[in-house]
Amino acid sequence: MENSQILENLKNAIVELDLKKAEELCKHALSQNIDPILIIENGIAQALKKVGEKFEAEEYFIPELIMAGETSTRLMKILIPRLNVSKSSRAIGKVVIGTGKGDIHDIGKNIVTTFLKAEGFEVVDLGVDVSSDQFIEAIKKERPDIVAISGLLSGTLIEIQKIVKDIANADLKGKIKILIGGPSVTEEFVKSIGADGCAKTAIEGVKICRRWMTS
Ligand code: B12
Repeated sequence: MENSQILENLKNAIVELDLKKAEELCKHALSQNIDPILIIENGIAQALKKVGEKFEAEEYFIPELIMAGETSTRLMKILIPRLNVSKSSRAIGKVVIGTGKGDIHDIGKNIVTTFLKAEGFEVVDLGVDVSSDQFIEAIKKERPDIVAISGLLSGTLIEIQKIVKDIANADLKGKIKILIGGPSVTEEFVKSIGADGCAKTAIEGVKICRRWMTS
């Protein structure tokens, strides 16, 4: 079977909520030496996008969203140990990451965290539903180079705006870069709120973080 076909079958198994088949295909993909990053981006992330479309079309409902989310989390546990993690003993930068207040989606954020760690970043993950106060507190305590915020719900973009505004009001803006990512986020929105960068994928986000640390 071609690698693209294995990933297509994996995607279909996740969309069909067949956990057993998805796990088998995930392991098979690894045995064929398919890069775990490709399995995550072209298999898992694409499948969840399709699940979202089915949810919008009212073919799927909340239980299906939960099952697809749980399946993906299980697959990530198989894939994470297989990522090529940077061997350097010194972190190339420190990132504080979280999903904004009111939003409990964490699969995308966890992928970004995993990729950042694999690149050699130290990452402090604040979790989901993180308020502006919690971000400010973590920035003061951890003194990161970068703050990364994930946003999946259009309705909670206003919370992300508040976090960026409060970081500026707390006089912390000049000392850190702010990266916003997730499907609800646009370049225009990010510019309008005064954040430093916008990423639609985890890979893009990691590239931006690396650029910031080396420039
Ligand atoms: C699984 C899922 C859930 C699960 C979440 C489980 C979990 N542990 O995360 C559950 C069931 C809990 C859920 C709940 C809800 N959900 Co939901 N969910 C999804 C679904 C199907 C997949 C999300 C996902 O994990 N995608 C896969 C990951 C890998 O993709 P990603 O998050 O986009 O992340 C990638 C990039 O965006 C990027 N990225 C993400 N964050 C960041 C951050 C940074 C810094 C960077 C650099 C990059 C980056 O990197 C990732 C990898 O490349 C989406 C559909 C979709 N199209 O995404 C809907 C979706 C996000 N959900 C939606 C909705 C409406 C809801 C609910 C309101 C439903 C309800 N009526 O209750 C609730 C809200 C709960 C809340 N308060 O947050 C809508 C949002 C619409 C909108 N624009 O506002 C979507 C789009 C479905 C739809 N099409 O209608 N959901």
